[in-house]
Amino acid sequence: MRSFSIVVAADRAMGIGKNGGLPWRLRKDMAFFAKITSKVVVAQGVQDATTTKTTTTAAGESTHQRRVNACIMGRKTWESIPKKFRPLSDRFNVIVSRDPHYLDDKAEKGNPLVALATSFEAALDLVESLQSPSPSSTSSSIQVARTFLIGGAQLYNEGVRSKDCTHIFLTRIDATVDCDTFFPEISPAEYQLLPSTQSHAFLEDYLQESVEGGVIEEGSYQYEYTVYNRI
Ligand code: FOL
Repeated sequence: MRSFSIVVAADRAMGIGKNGGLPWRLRKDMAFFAKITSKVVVAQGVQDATTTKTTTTAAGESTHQRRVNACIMGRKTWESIPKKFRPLSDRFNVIVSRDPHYLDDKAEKGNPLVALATSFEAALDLVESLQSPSPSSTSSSIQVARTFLIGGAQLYNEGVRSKDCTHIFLTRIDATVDCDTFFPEISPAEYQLLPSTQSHAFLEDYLQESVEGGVIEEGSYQYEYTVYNRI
């Protein structure tokens, strides 16, 4: 399963960034981002609701694998996350940079929840290789559940075009903010925007918990969590 979902917040003009950062500070949306990207939801009707998996290696040894979601992000997006919040906690952080040595002199090198990929395709290959807990397969201590593409503009451009992108979770901000970075066009021939009520129901089912629906007001901003499904 190479499938992934996009998570993004954008204004009316599909602006997403300014000067290497977010043009707004929306506390509740950031909490929603953290929730949707972090929560590991066990398939409905399945008994095993644990987040670690014990597997047996070829040598008969028992190993533990931690089950987490993956966040794929471009190098600039990684650098835009405040140091105290990165790597994003309880998530497998995959940084995409053409520089294969990008992590060499970084503090995160060696962290099992941080990896480098030199292309978006390579990032998808990597997370796919960590999705099955196949006994003895990889030596990784992590098992990837859901995969999210969290930006920025360059990777979103590649991601929306991919047939493997199943959902776009767009926080639609009802404002026009000064932005220098934009989300690409979402083709109505490729994605269906769920109406407000259906977006809300989808999110509650997807997260298996209650999600604030309708228009959210925060400071001078009004916004709503919306869902696009690939047709
Ligand atoms: N999607 C949505 N809906 N809102 C966003 O702000 C957003 N931002 C990005 C990608 N998709 C998004 C990329 N930018 C953090 C900072 C910037 C960022 C993504 C994440 C960050 O620091 N996240 C912390 C929470 C910090 C907090 O609680 O204030 C995390 O643990 O996720």
